[in-house]
Amino acid sequence: MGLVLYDNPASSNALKVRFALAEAGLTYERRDVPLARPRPAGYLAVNPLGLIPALDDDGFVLCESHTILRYVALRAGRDDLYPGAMRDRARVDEFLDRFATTIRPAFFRVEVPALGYVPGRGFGAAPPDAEATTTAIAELAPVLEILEDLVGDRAVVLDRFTIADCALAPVLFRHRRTGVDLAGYPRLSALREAILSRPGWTAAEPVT
Ligand SMILES: N[C@@H](CCC(=O)N[C@@H](CS)C(=O)NCC(=O)O)C(=O)O
Repeated sequence: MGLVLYDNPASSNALKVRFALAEAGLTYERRDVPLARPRPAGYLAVNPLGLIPALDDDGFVLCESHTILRYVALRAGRDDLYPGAMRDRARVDEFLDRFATTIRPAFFRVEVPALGYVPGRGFGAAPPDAEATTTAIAELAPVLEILEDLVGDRAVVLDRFTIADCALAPVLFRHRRTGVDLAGYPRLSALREAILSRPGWTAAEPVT
């Protein structure tokens, strides 16, 4: 059967995994899961939480996008993407945890009003709310300032592309659509160009 990715084109968590799969040179089958709830019973058998994505590797099913990123790099034997060296690996893990707990939620608070996200119904389910978007963008500013200091201008951590870059890419990609202005953040702007100009990003088929 090989690799099967349970996916949705609008899912940033699935997009980061497609980016990693492309960078790792792994081929896979995409299976679309609707963003709307309730999820199909068949998908709840794959991921009881119903969240997207999930990866099935010949019957070995894995959920949680950051766990999948690590697995993809390890499966492909790509020490560059997920380092074996203890301290380098710890840096990548540190960023992935920071991203999941603080950075992604701050961006998501902008995406909800900007892209009309409704829990259980997905993006575009409500009209955009310009006032709430402006407030959320203002609240994102302190996080962007911290992020600007945390990242490099060519790679998120270390001196090379890793799965930390895969994790950050989708929110950098979406910023224009949500109205988040990166112009005042030179390192984030340069990093965005460096990451999104990679062939692996195009191969991941990002959808705006
Ligand atoms: N911690 C999970 C979060 C996954 C997640 O929130 N996925 C979103 C799509 S990007 C989802 O399934 N949202 C729909 C819902 O919660 O009903 C991961 O990193 O994989």
